[in-house]
Amino acid sequence: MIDLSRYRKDFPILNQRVRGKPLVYLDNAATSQKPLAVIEAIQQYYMEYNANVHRGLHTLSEKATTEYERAREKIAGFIHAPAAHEIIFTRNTTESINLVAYAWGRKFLRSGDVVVLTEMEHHSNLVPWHLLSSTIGIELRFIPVTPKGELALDALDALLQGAKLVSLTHMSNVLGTINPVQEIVRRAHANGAKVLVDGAQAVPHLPVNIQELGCDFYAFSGHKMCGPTGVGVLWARGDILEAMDPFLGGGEMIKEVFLDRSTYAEIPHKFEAGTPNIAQAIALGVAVDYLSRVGMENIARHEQEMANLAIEKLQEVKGLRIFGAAERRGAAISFEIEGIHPHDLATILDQEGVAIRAGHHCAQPLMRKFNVQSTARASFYFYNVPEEIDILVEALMKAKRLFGHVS
Ligand code: 7TS
Repeated sequence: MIDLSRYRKDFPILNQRVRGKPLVYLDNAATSQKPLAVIEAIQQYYMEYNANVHRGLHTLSEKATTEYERAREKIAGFIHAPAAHEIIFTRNTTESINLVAYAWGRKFLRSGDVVVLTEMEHHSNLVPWHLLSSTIGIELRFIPVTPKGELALDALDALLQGAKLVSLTHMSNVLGTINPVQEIVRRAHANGAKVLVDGAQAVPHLPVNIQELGCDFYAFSGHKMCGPTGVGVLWARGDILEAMDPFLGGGEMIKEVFLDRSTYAEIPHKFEAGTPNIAQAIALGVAVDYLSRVGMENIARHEQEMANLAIEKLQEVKGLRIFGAAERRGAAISFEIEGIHPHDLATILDQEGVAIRAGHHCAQPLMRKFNVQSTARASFYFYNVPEEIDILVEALMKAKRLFGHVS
């Protein structure tokens, strides 16, 4: 197995005990931990050049603006966006998707237009479309999920009839399934539909090249990829961004303002109203540098190996069922143990220093599809090591003993 354990020392938080046990952090799909370089970048901004961007013509403001725009360039390079001005800083994936629903959807969708989603979406790629559906009356259709946890693409061409947009997750936060985005984009475009990809679980874990994917919009969060909370990204094709109306109105996003009307700044500023999360955006640039040094190919390979090993070892636990068995998958693994509520599992594991998530993972429709209210989920990142899988399995065995299971 590819050994990335040397990177653990860069994450101060990992070097601690929780309830007397070494922390085993397996809740990376919720948020990742941050390397020291990222934490220091935030501190450095506030200690050395805290100032607003794109405003005052003074040294600190110039430095803040330069660093903020440099972060935009780094992020463009990281996902192979053709131009930095196609990168919009938002708060998170949720805001990025809402931006598209509001600023593109309200302008270009009409009553009866079809938006195609999937049954495995996070609520952040469902609720914005529900809101649009209730205001302008769009029709929502759903690509079904198979029992293996893959998208049933034989249904796609029929679903695409009359569709203006397909919006889907690149990787499921529940099942770990990596969807064949390239193929879906090809078929959507052939039917005249644009494609939005929710990359919240993909950008942190896989090399992502939006030009190869061919999509029109791509959304992700900084906090799941070693960056701070409070900053996310929307990438969209420049011509689409130009054609869209603004999302929020206010300072920074205007060209000229009169008492009764305004004109708007060029992209990306048109979509960044008000003072942005400056420190967070700069620190996300540092996170991207860090991930590039580790190497996204290395990260993807390590996590693939960790997922295979974890699945193999989890299956040794009698009564444990894993949800989803996709051919292409990442290292988010949902499971249940017969007779033990997932919340009880998470609580018992916490006693052992093991952090997992239990719940509906903001994917209630997918839970219904699998006939459960909630699941337990272990999700890995490149700093996790095989020994942590053994600790997880041992803790699950202990939970079973506590619940009086014989093996
Ligand atoms: N899309 C996917 C696929 C996600 O996994 C998440 C967060 C989001 C969107 C929303 O990201 P946010 O940064 O805007 O909140 N997923 C999870 C999770 O699985 N556990 O906690 C958050």
